[in-house]
Amino acid sequence: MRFLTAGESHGPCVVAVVEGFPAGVPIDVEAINRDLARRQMGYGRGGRMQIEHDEAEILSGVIGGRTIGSPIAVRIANRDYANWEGRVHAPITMPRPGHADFAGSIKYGFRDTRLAAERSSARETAARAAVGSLARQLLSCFGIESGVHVVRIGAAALARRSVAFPELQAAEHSPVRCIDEVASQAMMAEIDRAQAAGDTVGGVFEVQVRGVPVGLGSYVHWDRRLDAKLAAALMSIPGIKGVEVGAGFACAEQWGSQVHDELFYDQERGYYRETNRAGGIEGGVSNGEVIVVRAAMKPIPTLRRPLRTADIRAGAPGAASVQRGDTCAVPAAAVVGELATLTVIAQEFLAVFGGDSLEEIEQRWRRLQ
Ligand code: EPS
Repeated sequence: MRFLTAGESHGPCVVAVVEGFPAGVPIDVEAINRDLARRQMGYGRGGRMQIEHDEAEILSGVIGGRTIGSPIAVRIANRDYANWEGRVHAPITMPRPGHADFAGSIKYGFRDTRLAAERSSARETAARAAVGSLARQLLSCFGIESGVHVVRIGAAALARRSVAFPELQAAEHSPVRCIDEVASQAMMAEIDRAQAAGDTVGGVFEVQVRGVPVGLGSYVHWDRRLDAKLAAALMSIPGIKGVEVGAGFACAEQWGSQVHDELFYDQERGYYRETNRAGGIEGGVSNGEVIVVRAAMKPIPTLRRPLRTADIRAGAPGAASVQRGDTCAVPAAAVVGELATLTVIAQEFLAVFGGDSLEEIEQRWRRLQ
């Protein structure tokens, strides 16, 4: 399964084309819309999210509520397009430090950084979210489920490191997607402080996927490692600057005996662990435990109190352009991260159990369980 997306932030729409999705999978468009709505929520978002109301329009690949094996094209309209269409804007030439404005304009030869911002915008993640939501519907046929929660926004963090999968449900009711009420309040206060200062704030989210069978990914080649693929998928989300699998960077501070998860067996449970510091991946292969990945997002580069910059035309010093933006998009990025993770898991699931139809995959899956 592979996919491409297209679309600019203030163009008519964003689209995704998914190829290699098996036939016979029931698709619920409302479930995709629920994921799109989850991506739009979150304390700290700016004016744009008041305008958009993302809805997936499936243009191909699904007939009578089931996939038919042909490419699935999904379109999500940009409502803001109506406010931009036909308008002439003065060029923006003062790149925002931290944004694609500078490197993108030099790379493509633009004299207006807006042209770089259109496609580098996180608006594109709406299309990727739709793909992840399709992946979720495939994986749910095999009991694979996921959740995501925000563990840090700026200086405000969840007090504990380890969170069990069922606890993640609580994040769905928090405006910052945090499972703890007290930490949620602290995170919102952090966003308020940044907002009042004309500044922005980043954070960290954690994705968990339960029910992933042993054997997705492989150690036999660098580009088949599941952790490498997940890291690439998370790192490709705008603003992400760091990724951890399981205990991640903390592994470097401890001895092997404190890091590795001992293996046990009993008749009823089969193989099991009492810890999951590996985050469900050993040797680049899923080991049957919950997949746990974290990503760190930098603060959004669009600042109301702008940083110093240099004009892209001749380098004249000045202040970076001030535009509409979000104070914090970590709760939204968390949903994108969850859906990007599910996309990779679905790809790897199909690589092991794949077939042309759901029925064929179910047969293989049952045989190999
Ligand atoms: C974004 C800037 C803002 C965000 C946008 C991503 O949009 P605008 O430039 O229209 O104010 O709201 O996010 C989305 C549109 C979205 O759907 O998440 C950027 O520059 O990356």
